[in-house]
Amino acid sequence: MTLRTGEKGFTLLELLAVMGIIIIIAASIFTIIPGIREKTQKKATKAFMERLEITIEQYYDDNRIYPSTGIAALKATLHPSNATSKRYIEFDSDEVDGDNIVDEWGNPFVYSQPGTSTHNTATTYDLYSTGSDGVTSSSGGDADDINNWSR
Ligand SMILES: [Ca+2]
Repeated sequence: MTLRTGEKGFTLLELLAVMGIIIIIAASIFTIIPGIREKTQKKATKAFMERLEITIEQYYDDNRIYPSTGIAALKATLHPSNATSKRYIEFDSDEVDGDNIVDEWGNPFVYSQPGTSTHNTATTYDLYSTGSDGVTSSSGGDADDINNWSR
């Protein structure tokens, strides 16, 4: 019985091939994961905005006016620090930062009341997140911005 050499273990070429495959898989994971993460953050920001909009409408139903302009005013109106005033919403700690209501990227939402007439009718409001880049170049109309008038 003869034992041929090179049958045991892996050849250098096989090892290199395996390493190459591992590198390709790892590289694709590292490029895909940030995309998935951004999608999740977008979804969560949209869901949070929908919650805010429902809350704003509840406030409107009670008071027949919308909360005054500015995100800090909106937060103070929907969640007054005075415990005897009606609270329309309870925030998680990651949904607020100081006086601001923030999106999934930690940036304040923008709230304007009345809304810009080109976006909403003058009696309602504009609410938007500046998106993953944290800035807007066209008042909530950036490609990555999430707003309440073009969904
Ligand atoms: Ca943006």
